[in-house]
Amino acid sequence: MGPAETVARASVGKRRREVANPQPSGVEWAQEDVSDSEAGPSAPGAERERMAEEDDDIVLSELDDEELVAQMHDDLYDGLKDEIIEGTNILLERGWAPYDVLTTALVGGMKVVGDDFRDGILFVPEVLLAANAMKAGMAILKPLLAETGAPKQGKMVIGTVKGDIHDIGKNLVAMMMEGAGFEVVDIGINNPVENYLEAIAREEADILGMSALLTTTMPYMKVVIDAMVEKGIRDDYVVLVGGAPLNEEFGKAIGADAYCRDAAVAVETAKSFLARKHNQMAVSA
Ligand code: B12
Repeated sequence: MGPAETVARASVGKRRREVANPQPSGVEWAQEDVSDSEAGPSAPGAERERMAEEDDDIVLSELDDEELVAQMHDDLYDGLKDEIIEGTNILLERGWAPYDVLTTALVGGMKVVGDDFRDGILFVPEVLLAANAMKAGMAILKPLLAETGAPKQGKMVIGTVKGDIHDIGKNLVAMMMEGAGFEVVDIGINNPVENYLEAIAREEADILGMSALLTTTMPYMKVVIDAMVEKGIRDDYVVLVGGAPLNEEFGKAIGADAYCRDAAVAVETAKSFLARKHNQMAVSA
């Protein structure tokens, strides 16, 4: 095994993948130099080193698909950006569709991070590292998802609402929409109502997308929609909303056109709304 093939583990996994056989074929595990009893309670440094070594030298390219995806979930959990980049590239080289890499290896891994954050096992700094690793994988997939050659559909302005800095889901929706042929203008995070109103007018958008991940920030979507109503422009746009704490009922209650539970639903919903709009225009012409 050459050094280039070796994935150095920068940190000890906080939550190692449970494997039935701790030394699966094709995976090289570092041999332990010192046994537990030899290390003894008086050698915490040696013990830490031993644990770190156990984590070293997993060759991602030698894992089969299932093992690699599980390892990527672990690596995402541990915020190992370089390993996520390598894993993403390996799956693509093996012929995986970019969308499958995104949903299975990356979004799937983020679910575990989310659950442990909720349960107080992970904290903000660790989740930030995981988010950065996820973004590194997404950056590789972005041009591939946009390369589908889908016919041009329409224009969307998308942004996360005021008080909220979560942007992974929003970025994912933007990527998938671009891949489906939509032009997307991403206005980023923490957007006050003025930003949305200015952007949809400037860009002559067809669709406004708002994202919120916090129960405290999701009501702000209504502030934006109410401002659109007040200006008499609400019906000029299709308003789609999304984010983990939202649901269909909430979407209806605030006057959005639709709540979308994920990026794939967002694409389908956007397409069907624009098709309806074009049909109406054709009838009234
Ligand atoms: C990553 C993360 C962070 C990262 C964000 C990094 C980043 N750049 O985004 C960091 C560490 C910064 C963070 C900070 C905080 N977070 Co946080 N975070 C998360 C976590 C673990 C994952 C979110 C994520 O990226 N999911 C993966 C993506 C792919 O999924 P998604 O966002 O849901 O998006 C999909 C759909 O919802 C939909 N969608 C999303 N947006 C849109 C928009 C449109 C238009 C459409 C159509 C669809 C759509 O499509 C997407 C793709 O399929 C969630 C846990 C969770 N279960 O959501 C907590 C979570 C959202 N965070 C939470 C909290 C409490 C916080 C903090 C307040 C913590 C703190 N004490 O400081 C801060 C708030 C900061 C702020 N002001 O915004 C809570 C919220 C609880 C609540 N009920 O409000 C959660 C639910 C964790 C928990 N269970 O406790 N967080």
